[in-house]
Amino acid sequence: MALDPKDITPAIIRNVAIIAHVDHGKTTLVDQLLKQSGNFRVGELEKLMGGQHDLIMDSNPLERERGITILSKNCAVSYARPVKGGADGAIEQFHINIIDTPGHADFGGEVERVLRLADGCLLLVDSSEGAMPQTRFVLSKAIEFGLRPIVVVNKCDRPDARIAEVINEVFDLLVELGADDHALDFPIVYSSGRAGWATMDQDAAIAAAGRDHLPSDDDADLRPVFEAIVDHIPRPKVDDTKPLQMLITTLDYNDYVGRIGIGRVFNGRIRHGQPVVVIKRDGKMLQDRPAKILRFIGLGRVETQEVIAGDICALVGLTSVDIGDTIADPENPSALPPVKVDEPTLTMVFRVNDSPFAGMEGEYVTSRQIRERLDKELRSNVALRVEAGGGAGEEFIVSGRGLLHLGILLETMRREGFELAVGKPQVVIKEIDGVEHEPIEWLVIDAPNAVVGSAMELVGSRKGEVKSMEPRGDAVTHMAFEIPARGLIGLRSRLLTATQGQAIMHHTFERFAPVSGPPQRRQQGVLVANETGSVTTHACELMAERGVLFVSPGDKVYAGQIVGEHNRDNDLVVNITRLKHLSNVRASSKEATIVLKPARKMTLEACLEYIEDDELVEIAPATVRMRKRVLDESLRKRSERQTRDKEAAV
Ligand SMILES: Nc1nc2c(ncn2[C@@H]2O[C@H](COP(=O)(O)OP(=O)(O)OP(=O)(O)O)[C@@H](O)[C@H]2O)c(=O)[nH]1
Ligand SMILES: [Mg+2]
Repeated sequence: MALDPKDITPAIIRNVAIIAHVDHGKTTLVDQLLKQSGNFRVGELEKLMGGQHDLIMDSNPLERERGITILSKNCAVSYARPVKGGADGAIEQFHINIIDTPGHADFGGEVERVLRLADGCLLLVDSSEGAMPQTRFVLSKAIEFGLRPIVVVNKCDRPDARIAEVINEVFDLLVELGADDHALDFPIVYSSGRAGWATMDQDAAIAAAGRDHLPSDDDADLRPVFEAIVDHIPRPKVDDTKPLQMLITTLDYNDYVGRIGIGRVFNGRIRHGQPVVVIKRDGKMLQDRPAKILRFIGLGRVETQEVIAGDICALVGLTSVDIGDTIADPENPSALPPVKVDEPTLTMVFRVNDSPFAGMEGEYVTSRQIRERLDKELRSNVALRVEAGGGAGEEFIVSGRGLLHLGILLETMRREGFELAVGKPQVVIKEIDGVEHEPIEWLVIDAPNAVVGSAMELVGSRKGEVKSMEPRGDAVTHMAFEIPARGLIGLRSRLLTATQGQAIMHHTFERFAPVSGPPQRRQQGVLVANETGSVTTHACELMAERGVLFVSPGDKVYAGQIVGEHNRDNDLVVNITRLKHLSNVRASSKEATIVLKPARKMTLEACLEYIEDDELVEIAPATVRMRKRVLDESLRKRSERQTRDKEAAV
């Protein structure tokens, strides 16, 4: 039963953010909460499911494909329960706004921003993985905002659950982060979001390890989570009699109505047709009047006449609205504290694609089209920065929060029909008191004991410093390091190779420190095509000894394209389009059965991590290629010589 908007008062509103390390089950839990809230028919919800994890809340195509949350999202449910100690049949109803957040470190800024909407949070921790780098980051932010966490030990169905230890880890983390006594006395819920049950009873949860239901109660559902939200998350501290103040924390865009500003009303109320002022971050005030006010109900938004302080809503039809703006009363305009937006940490050059294959696949290829697309992105992608680069307006310097953040933008553009080339990602260096500082990250690796040596060696070679090492169960070692962010570029793929795919790594920004030593270069050289044409089987066979190929027979390549990795540390120019000389000698049967090693498949992000300064990634709707900046072999040799001379002179 949905609540009548007229019945919503600050006292019955609960605003809760779901925060956790990546993959600890936030979205799955939110989906189950939606399903169990009884506000929807099951058929309605099933139609909305999809993607790798079949989740409703991960609704955009890239999220569905990758099985991760990229954008935080709001939904709202109503929850009813008998009044405690009340008359028979008396029920009380609550309006719960739930904010699902992304767990990946690159989107930490987004989490920080939407925490402003919430009065409390559910901190999910995987019952086996325990406290991870992003758990630490989101928890530190929650504490900074004065939010007392409800700890949800999730995935208790895992056979390798270690519930008691995980709770100790969370407790230690809170102490380390300087939480007060009230926060240290956190309520704990044990759950399996996927199986849809929760309990407050630790022993019952421990007994559920390796099972798909709670042995002590077959009918258990997520009611304990709802109860914890209603009982432990404070009602919004707001005053609905004061003049209107609403903070915009998220933007949405719709082709028909344009920009939509989403945020929380902190004081007063906003009514349909009411004049407002939009106070920009720089203090400028603009008179305006929203065309529509939408409130969140379930997964949707419905038009409404009025929204009161404490609730979250969306405004349609404002001429200018940006993240961090305050929507205020024209009679008494006063701004709320602005939202903090994280500084970019990684920068890349985007430029027009000028390869011989330029314009063959893409619909949008000019610098004007790329500029317009980036301008559009800037409106809602807060952590992004774009500056004009050199090359007569053909280049843009784009900065973001990390490789995934920028990689997702590129992937989205490619799907929309864009074609462009990008340079090697560079870590943003910051000048503090006249000294160059670089970002240092906190890195955690879980690796099977047998491959710990290789993992340590690799991280050490990239200036990683070991901070702690401890066993996790019998077979796995948990290692924590501090490492310059530079050293992280390309680390993931190298680590997987060095540990036969068995290590898991996560990292998060820690602090800035003075730059130490020169950057590390790729160990291996590359194989570069010397001619434009189709890759032949014959050439691939000949190349097998030289290294690993990124292309397969039949692929179209051009001179200057990177077609593989050399076994040695220098680049090698190769003829990958070579045809076999026909002769009268019949091929022996032995020759016919040669099996080619499969080409190494390089994803867009893998390519971005792979290239060096003198190389580019060429991105088109159907293909991603790597190339030398200078395609012509002799010109390239000359420019390499010049670079070497310059380096020697320094
Ligand atoms: N065993 C077990 N697996 C779960 C549970 N909940 C989620 N998972 C699995 O964990 C993976 C991640 O789940 P998500 O809900 O996407 O995690 P998330 O925290 O939203 O991830 P991000 O948004 O990318 O940070 C999926 O493969 C889920 O099927 C659970 O209760 N038990
Ligand atoms: Mg998610």
